[in-house]
Amino acid sequence: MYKGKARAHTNIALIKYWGKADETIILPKNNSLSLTLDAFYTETSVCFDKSLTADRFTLDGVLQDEKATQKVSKFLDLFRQKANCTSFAKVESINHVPTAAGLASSASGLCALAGACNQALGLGLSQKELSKIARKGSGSACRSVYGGFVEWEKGYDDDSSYAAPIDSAGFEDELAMIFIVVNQKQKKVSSRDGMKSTVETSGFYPVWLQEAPKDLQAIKQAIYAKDFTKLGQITEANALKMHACTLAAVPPFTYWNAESMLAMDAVRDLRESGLECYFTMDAGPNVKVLCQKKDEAAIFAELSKQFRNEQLIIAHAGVGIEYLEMEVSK
Ligand code: 2P0
Repeated sequence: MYKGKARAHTNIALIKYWGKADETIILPKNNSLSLTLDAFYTETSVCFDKSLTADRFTLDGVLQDEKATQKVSKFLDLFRQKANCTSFAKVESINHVPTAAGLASSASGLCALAGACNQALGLGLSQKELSKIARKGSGSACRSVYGGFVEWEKGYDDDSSYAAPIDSAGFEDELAMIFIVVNQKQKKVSSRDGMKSTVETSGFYPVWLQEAPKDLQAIKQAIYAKDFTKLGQITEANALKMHACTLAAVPPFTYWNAESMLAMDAVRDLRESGLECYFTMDAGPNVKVLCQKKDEAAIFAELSKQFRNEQLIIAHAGVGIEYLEMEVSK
């Protein structure tokens, strides 16, 4: 029996990964840059056991269906191949997400599973190798291997596409991100389907591919200079460009709903009133507000006037993957 356990935190992209150059091994069309957060994480244990007759996957204690289990099995196969292991595995994942947030993340989930497998099978993979393999589970998972600011280099083949941390001299510790959790009711387009449709049909996608590298260079300069205003402006503009692409897809779609628009307006109003903050959004209607720690209490108080307290969650920069002790089974 080979056991391992790991914890990985989620990350939010400031320069978005949007579009795949290779859907099988997950190579992105553009480099992306994220901030790993402390508030949301996944802890996963894996046990490869000769006596099992199939892989078994539970999430928050609930046995998962065939589709979810197959995704995990395919990912486990990458490790089984590396370690010449033929055993099935029991995978137990717990998502630590504040109640009712609806923020389950494939980034922390697949990254934690990669770490657990690395430990269980004694592979001793470096963080770089772990990032490459996590990428194949879910693109954004490759960034959760590291804490703080992280860049995913798109690369051109399996070996050259991986994430690496950005030396920011502690700038991330001055920052906060406030999540505004909005009503989730809307037909969901998965990020996988959304990216594919955007790449194939959006007339704005070629422009995205010109803009994203410029935004990336500019935001790295802002990070090195610890320039919060530039960091925020580029973050917000880049998110808007990604979402503009979805509106130009055929058929058009959007991840925004009415409450997302209210939240974006609230951020603009706060900014006009002198409280500096910027928003970003991903493949869903929640709005994430980037601000400086020194302003976080004031911004939270202002947002509390418009949103219920349970809709607001504060996060700060988080750490990279952590290997955990397995509890001794009785
Ligand atoms: C990102 N997103 O950079 C972008 C921005 C959503 C919007 O990465 O298909 O779950 O598994 O590689 O990583 C979400 O997509 O997609 C994502 P797959 P993933 O964070």
